[in-house]
Amino acid sequence: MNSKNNTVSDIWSALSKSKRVLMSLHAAPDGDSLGSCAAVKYLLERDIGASVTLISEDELDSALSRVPAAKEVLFGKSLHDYDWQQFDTVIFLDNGRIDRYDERAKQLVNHDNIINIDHHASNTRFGNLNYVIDDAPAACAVLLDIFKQCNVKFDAELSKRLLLGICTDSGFFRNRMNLSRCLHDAVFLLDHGADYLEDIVEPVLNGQPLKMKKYLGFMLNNLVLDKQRKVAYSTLDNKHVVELNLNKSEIRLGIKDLQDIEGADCIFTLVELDNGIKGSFRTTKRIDVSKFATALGGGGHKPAAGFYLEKMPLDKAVDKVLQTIDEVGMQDF
Ligand SMILES: [Mn+2]
Repeated sequence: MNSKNNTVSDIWSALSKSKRVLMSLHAAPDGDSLGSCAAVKYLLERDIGASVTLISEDELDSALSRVPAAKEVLFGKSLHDYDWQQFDTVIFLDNGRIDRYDERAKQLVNHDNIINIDHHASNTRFGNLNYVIDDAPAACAVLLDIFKQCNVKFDAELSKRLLLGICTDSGFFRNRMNLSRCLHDAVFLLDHGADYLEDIVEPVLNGQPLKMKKYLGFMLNNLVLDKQRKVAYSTLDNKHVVELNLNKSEIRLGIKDLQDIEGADCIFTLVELDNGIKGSFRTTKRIDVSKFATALGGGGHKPAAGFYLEKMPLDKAVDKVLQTIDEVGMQDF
């Protein structure tokens, strides 16, 4: 374990020597997970001639699965299904803790070439080589910087993969996490062949199936505004989750279209799963919602964070979250 970052040249030299590579999307994968893994896979295959196995235990949400790079992922496979020693390099991207992939994967961390590239402040630096930039807006933005410093050739394919993570992690340029850098990165990638409307907006935003609109409908219908606390929240019970046939990645998107409500400095959602409750926080203000999520056993970024609660009635869970917000306090940063 290294507590400090390795240099870009250390990271690049390890990447350039990789011939057989294992990578996994993180649990309930998002656009930054897919974009960053697909970008590294493409680059290692194009420039190094590496053979890259990219897996994911969880499905993508139905819109993200329309992104062409999703076809390169072997779904339903866990890191535990592979003998890591058969690979010369195991690369983790956009992942703060190795056990987020698989509890059992922790047992396998005796590999001597694990590269960990991320932007989560809570990253435990579990790699043999670590490069964590915690104010970067996306893992794709961290990669963009590494690639620029190493004079990588940016073609349209590499650019569109990186743009995916930058657009999705920034909430399509609506959150406060290093926005000007996000916009600069996006323009750079557009200048290098990415097509914002065709590659990103069309599959990711315009590809919402009916069940996601119904899901949003329930979340809007259940939305409550606590005017005194300036907090809005919504919940959905397991019966509806089952009826709508939502996967983990889709459940996580339920908060996305609620955060523009007037009078709320932050919002949260609670969605009942089989064995517990999935919680999410968002803010468009200068509040660090990762503090609330951390106090509830989760984590994340200042504008967006998540957590899990044990199984309990949803109204009790709402009380618990509100109480946590009161205890932590909604200070500006
Ligand atoms: Mn990310």
